[in-house]
Amino acid sequence: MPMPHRTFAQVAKRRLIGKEGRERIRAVRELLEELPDYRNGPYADLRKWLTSEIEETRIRSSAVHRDSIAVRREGAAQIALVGPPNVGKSSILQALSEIQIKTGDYPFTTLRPIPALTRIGGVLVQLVEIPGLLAGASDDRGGGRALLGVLRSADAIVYCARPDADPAELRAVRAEVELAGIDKPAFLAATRADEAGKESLLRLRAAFPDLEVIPVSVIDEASLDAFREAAWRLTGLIRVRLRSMGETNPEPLALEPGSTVAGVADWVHHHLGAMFSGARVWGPSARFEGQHVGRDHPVQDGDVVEILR
Ligand SMILES: Nc1nc2c(ncn2[C@@H]2O[C@H](COP(=O)(O)OP(=O)(O)OP(=O)(O)O)[C@@H](O)[C@H]2O)c(=O)[nH]1
Ligand SMILES: [Mg+2]
Repeated sequence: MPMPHRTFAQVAKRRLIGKEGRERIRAVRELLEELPDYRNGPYADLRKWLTSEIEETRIRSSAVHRDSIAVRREGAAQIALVGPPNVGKSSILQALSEIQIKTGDYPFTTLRPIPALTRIGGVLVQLVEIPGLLAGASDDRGGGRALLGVLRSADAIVYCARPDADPAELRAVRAEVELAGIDKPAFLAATRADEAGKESLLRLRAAFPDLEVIPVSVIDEASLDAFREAAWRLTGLIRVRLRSMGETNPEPLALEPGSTVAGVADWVHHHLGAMFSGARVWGPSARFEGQHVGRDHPVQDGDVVEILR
């Protein structure tokens, strides 16, 4: 029996992550060979998608990238890191992902948006460093309009500021974001926290009372974990792990907020979504471990779900 098409789509996306050019085209071809050869239905749609991927990859590779700042979305959500220069945005990206990226003790080390994938509780999330937004960015100063365009397509924003710095720096950045009419879920990372005293942290909180403040230092693992979890909360997504025959799959699904058990079943297999009889649930949404629930039971972040046929 072939793999359920949703699983295939998930496997396919995972295998294409981080691949570009010839390498991506080769991976797409391999996937096409593994795909069941149906003429209609979800597998045919997958075939169409993969075929168009080849063409799009070709177009992307032949384009001159020098002036392009577009960022291709990858992962379950895209979160932009925004703040004044030299606050440690690139360093956070580096600490949370596998990428090698230029950091430096001077402003404007980063000149174009840089994406990096990080894993949060088993789900890949894309972080994008937006380089220095200058005052006047919304009038296109310093190529600001294109940078704001990247920000506009993100799902959420992490503002970054050093507690010791003048809050006016971040205020100027936020003013540009606001002028551009961009309003997203956000928190404030108090960066380079190991260099900052308690008082300056209090001052930062007082300067931005509308933002949750998370102190972050790249040399403090616990603070990086707190950053990850706060970033996850910004996405609003729900992580659910599937259990079948007594085994829990360690890789969670990322579902939209408000999802129900029926949504989980549908994700597993479209036909299953229509015919399953109920589910058992362990975790935050269960009144007790292994509770039997109906199809309309809302799931919560951290649940384990076993679909009963
Ligand atoms: N002590 C300490 N230094 C840090 C930390 N994070 C970054 N730095 C230092 O701060 C400087 C700036 O870091 P970057 O990561 O390049 O900052 P950025 O915000 O990406 O800067 P631009 O791209 O130039 O705007 C570097 O010298 C880093 O080594 C931290 O958590 N603690
Ligand atoms: Mg940088």
